Amino acid sequence: MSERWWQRSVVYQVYPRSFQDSNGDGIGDLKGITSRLPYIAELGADVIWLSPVYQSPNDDNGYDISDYQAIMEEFGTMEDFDEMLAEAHRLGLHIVMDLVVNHSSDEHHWFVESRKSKDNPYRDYYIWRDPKDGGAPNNLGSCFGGTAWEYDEASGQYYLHLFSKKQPDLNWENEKVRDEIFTMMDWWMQKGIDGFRMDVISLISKDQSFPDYEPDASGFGNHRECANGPREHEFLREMNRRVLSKYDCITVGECPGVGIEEAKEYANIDGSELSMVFEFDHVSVDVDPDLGRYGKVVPLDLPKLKSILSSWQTGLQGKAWNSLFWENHDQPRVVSRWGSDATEEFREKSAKMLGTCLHMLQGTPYVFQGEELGMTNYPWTSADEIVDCESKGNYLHFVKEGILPEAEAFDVLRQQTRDNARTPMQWDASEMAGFTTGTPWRPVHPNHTTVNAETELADPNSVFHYYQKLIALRKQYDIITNGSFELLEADHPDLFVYTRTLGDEKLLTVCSFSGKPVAWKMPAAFAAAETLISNYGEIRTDAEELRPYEAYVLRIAE
Ligand code: ISL
Ligand code: CA
Repeated sequence: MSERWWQRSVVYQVYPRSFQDSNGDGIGDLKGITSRLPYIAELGADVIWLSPVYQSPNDDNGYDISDYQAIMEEFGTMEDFDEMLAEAHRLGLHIVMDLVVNHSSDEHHWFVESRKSKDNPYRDYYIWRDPKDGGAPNNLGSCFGGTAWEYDEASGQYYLHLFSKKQPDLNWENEKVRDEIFTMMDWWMQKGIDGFRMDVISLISKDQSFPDYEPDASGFGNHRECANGPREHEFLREMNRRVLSKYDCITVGECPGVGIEEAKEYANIDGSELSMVFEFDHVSVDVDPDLGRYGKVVPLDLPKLKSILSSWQTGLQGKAWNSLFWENHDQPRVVSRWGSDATEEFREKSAKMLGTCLHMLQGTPYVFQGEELGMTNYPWTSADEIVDCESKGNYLHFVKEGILPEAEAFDVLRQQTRDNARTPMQWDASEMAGFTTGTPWRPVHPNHTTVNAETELADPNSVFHYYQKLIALRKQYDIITNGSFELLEADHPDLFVYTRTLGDEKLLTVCSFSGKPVAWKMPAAFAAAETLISNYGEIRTDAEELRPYEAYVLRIAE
């Protein structure tokens, strides 16, 4: 298989609502994004994944789409979109659109029709079932809390919604639904976009018998039980045949519930389905198996994280392609999560260390807006400040059902809420961080006076410039894209060490996840190696220890 262009790419994710406001209404928009494209180009990323910008009532911030071929009014117009696309292409940036087709909004005209009556021509666009034993058809739970079935009085049937009840699941069994989706995708590709990031695409094919599943801590069957359904790969291959294969595009499937074996099909390098997947194993490492993400935060078990990432590295090598990410709009800020935001020194060092650790792996790296600045979680003080439907829904469920005391539930909420990723992008030190001239829809982090793009662009030692260098290294050295991976020090509690090998060339990546010095002696083979990058400047070749959050990459070529 020859190398595909997107295997050497670095993707920058823009969450439009929180990126840049251009008209003072406190909400980021397309014109705002266009004005900041040069910043993304300067970082060195070459693909932008745009979270949804389609028309939406915003029950889940655009992940509930009411018209797939219109732009959300708050974000601007189709002309604004076209202008952004043209400007991105002029700067050498590809644009990847979020494709949310496991479900639509309940305000989409398909659903408005569908819920009218059992014999409406759009009825089968969604998943309607009769009650079972006087209740819901099965025990599936919604990802946002409670049951996944909503009862419709008028017709006496339930419809399925794996997410909010304003996000009814589309019925992929219906050929007409697939036709509509593929035609719409083709319309966007014809417009000139460069690919799709596919929202929860692993969930589109449901077992039509709707069995009961093993309940999790919420008391319901987890939505992930619907992953890799019976016709999943048939649907994706059809999509590939009918749309994707006609274009030289990049596609990434968001794949909750997908393991290494299945990923080899979704992201097969033969190109029959998608370019790559987002897996959830590594970001679930601190999730409590019983209480889930919003029930308890488990301290990071580094050997476990290493073992997960390492199995994905070796598992997919030569067979399928993976994506690499710490953050996105659904995850907390990684510095606060697995690095440290306790002091400015630790924030800066650990942000660089985490970047090093991820960017030297095999796969296509994703940088979430602000990650390149080392942005941190917001200091929430009360649950009233949280608006994210997922974390809030789960929190309220835990409190209401008495599963957790309120203070404990809040302690998890403040660390895990998706709102941490959604506070405004920090552009400068001014009052609203340069995000807006009005009142931002989410509060600006108080640390924007020091953590911001303007300050970091002016400082050659900033996290921004470090990320810029990591990205440049990937473009320069084949081995980062193509080298094979080997984990060293698998059981070490504080160090993440690995090599990449390509022919006679070898890279050694050493990362300390500890805020204290850690004993470590550099392997003799690398004593005379070239340093590609390091977060402490000069590395200490003959020291007996690594400094707090120290990270570096060495290269030898015989
Ligand atoms: O449980 C999860 C996160 O806590 C994941 O398995 C979840 O299924 C995944 O995060 C789904 O995310 C995507 O679809 C959602 C939307 O709210 C998210 O923003 C999006 O990334 C529904 O469209
Ligand atoms: Ca705006």
